[in-house]
Amino acid sequence: MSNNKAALITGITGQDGAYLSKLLLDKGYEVYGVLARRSTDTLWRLRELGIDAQVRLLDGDLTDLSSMIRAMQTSKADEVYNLGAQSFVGSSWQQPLLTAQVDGVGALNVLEAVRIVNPQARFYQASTSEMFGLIQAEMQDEKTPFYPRSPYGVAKLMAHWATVNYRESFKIHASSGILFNHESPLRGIEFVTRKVTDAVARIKLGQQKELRLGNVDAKRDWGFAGDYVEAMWLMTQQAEADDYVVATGQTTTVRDMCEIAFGHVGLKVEDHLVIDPNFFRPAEVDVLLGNPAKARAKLGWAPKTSLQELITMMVDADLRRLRK
Ligand code: NDP
Ligand code: GDR
Repeated sequence: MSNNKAALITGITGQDGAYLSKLLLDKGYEVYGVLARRSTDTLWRLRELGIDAQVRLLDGDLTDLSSMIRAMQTSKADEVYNLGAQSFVGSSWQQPLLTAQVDGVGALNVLEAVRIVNPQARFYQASTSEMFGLIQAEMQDEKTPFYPRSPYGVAKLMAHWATVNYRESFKIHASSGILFNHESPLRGIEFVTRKVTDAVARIKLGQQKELRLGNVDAKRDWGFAGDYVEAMWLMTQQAEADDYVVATGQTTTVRDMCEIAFGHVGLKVEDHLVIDPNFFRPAEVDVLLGNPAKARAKLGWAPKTSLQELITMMVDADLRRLRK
């Protein structure tokens, strides 16, 4: 049933865009998404969730301000979620300028479109724990200083501060969600969890022998994307816009995450894992551990899915895909 509200999502074809679209459709929103033109099909995630026919897709690109203005005009959006990005940290060293244009200037384009077309619209920026980078606190919260370690983190920091600045300068209801890593069966294959779960499924089915990874000592605070999109929506429902850390409060090494994935199908990590220096990064974020106390207290948000449940869900989904 309609709630008479419209939402505009950039990055609708990505992992979070798909889960957020589903959440908003279930709440009765009219959901519009910005579709960047590609030569290949990018709707597979929306299709997997069975919502590709329910969302309205508008041609546009984050780097093209006029297309963002048109998307705001056509959608008449009450809420705008800026999830679009070149989101792979590893690629950001190879394409630093593109990353800055899309992730930094792109966010500013969306903010400008909001300011020009409807400054009453509520805005959500997809910020990231990558902004913390070189760790200066055992647990990171909204007050932890930023020290990004990748061109991606630097670009996202610009978008974060632009969001804060538009809130303070123009009274736009603009919130920045500082989300820690979140994964799902819809995660892109280049990210380490999905790379691992896909490899485990292939090894189990005899289609692959080894898994090549980089720094397996890195620690991440991993949650389930389906839980995290709820926090995005909760932020836009508050009386005041604000910044929130969204995390589980648990951190795990890449190696231990691999143990969960291999163990789930009765395989041993040491029989298949190969450390490949090609996957090391020019500068690493060694450990991330978020403190979601503010999100819990003010939004009433808490993660519902454990890492064990998440990784086994992903391995099972990859096994099903490969068996098809
Ligand atoms: P994905 O990489 O899965 O999705 C990125 C989306 O951005 C895709 O829809 C992509 O379109 C779109 N996009 C890329 N470039 C452009 C462009 N120039 N114009 C318009 N759209 C574009 O990311 P996630 O869903 O995982 O993440 C969503 C957001 O949250 C991103 O901004 C990411 O940086 C941020 N984030 C993610 C975290 C995570 O752990 N997942 C943690 C913290 C922040 P296409 O499909 O056509 O490529
Ligand atoms: P991250 O996620 O960089 O944290 O960014 P990713 O899964 O790519 O890396 C996590 C950690 O695993 C280490 N690692 C490897 N990573 C990849 N991708 N491939 C490998 O082979 C490999 N081996 C070890 C990495 O070095 C790193 O330490 C994600 C993205 O979703 C961002 O958009 C988001 O902002 C942050 O999470 C929070």
